[in-house]
Amino acid sequence: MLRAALIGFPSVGKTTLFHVMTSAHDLPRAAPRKAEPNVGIARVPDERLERLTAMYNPRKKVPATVEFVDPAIPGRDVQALVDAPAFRSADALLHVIRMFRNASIPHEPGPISPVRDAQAMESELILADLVVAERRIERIDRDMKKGAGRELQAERDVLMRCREALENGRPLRALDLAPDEMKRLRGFQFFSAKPLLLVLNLDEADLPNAARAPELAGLVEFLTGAATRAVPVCAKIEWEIGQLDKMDAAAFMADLGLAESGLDRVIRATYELLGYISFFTVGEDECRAWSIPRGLPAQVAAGEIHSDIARGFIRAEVVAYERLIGRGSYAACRDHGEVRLEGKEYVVADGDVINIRFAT
Ligand SMILES: Nc1nc2c(ncn2[C@@H]2O[C@H](COP(=O)(O)OP(=O)(O)OP(=O)(O)O)[C@@H](O)[C@H]2O)c(=O)[nH]1
Ligand SMILES: [Mg+2]
Repeated sequence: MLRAALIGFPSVGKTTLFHVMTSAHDLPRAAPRKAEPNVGIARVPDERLERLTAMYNPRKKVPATVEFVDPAIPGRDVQALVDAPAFRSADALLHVIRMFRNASIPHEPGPISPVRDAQAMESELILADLVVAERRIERIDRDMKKGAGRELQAERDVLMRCREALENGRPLRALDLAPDEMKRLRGFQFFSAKPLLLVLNLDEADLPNAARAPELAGLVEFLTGAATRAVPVCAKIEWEIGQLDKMDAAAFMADLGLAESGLDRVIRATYELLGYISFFTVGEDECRAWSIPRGLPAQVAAGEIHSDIARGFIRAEVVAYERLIGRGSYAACRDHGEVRLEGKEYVVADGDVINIRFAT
């Protein structure tokens, strides 16, 4: 499951947003332990799953989910973040940036400035990574005195590149690394290597200009960096919408000119940022959406469902969602030769409806 960590300066709306993303849903949640981050699960909204469910009328409908992590410890203790495994292991960082004005809520870094906050947080991430990289390089240098290994040398080479970038204030996500270099770095779980989504927490009054928020915030240049995007929301309004019943919520959103909920927008932006796609499994028992990184071969994708299914993988029966909806039934797709048999190397596409044949 995709895990996204909320980070940001104090009182910018992280916890409000966390509730918006997770509380509206009654999926099970792990009880937060003291001084540990809040962990919650959000369903990925997907119109396609609704239509498949209408077609199959299954006993169960299971959406894909995203896990959100919110630092329960208030304040700007980046070290606490750095040390928390829930943040280290996150697939993406969502930096909540304050744009709402409310004078009664102080903003610790000073007057409201999205650019300054974006840069300051980036510097914190870079610094945390620099400490890790330097420590590892020192360690390698000591070990190499006892005898140089080719593996160690290769690891050192890529870490030196990282160190140089970090010292120049560049995040690791901006480095153009080869796949094998990235593989060497994976274990370090560097923060500045993670895709970054700036969540611009707007003032209620600025909602009509939401689409232009990155421009108005002066963030266009910051966003030219690799794997960095921005999405506007107004956490407070979204929270209020979450308190309403469905009909009132729809009317309220229409009044505000909001076409889609903040949850939808943030999740969609996170998916786009990470290059995630969804595939589906369907049947009378269950219709389910699964999310995977783009480019996964079918056998690896099958492992998302169950490791036994990946291990015993024989073939994948695949039909594109659009075809299935267009024909109206699986049988009709079969009659038209639109259900393909694919091998384990087949790269799963967004919207594939898949039935995996496997041996136990
Ligand atoms: N006007 C306005 N107020 C907001 C918005 N989002 C959050 N707030 C308020 O800002 C205050 C802080 O919100 P939180 O969600 O607790 O912020 P946080 O980032 O979790 O804060 P810490 O965890 O204490 O660092 C609360 O009083 C919120 O009601 C917003 O979009 N507009
Ligand atoms: Mg909080």
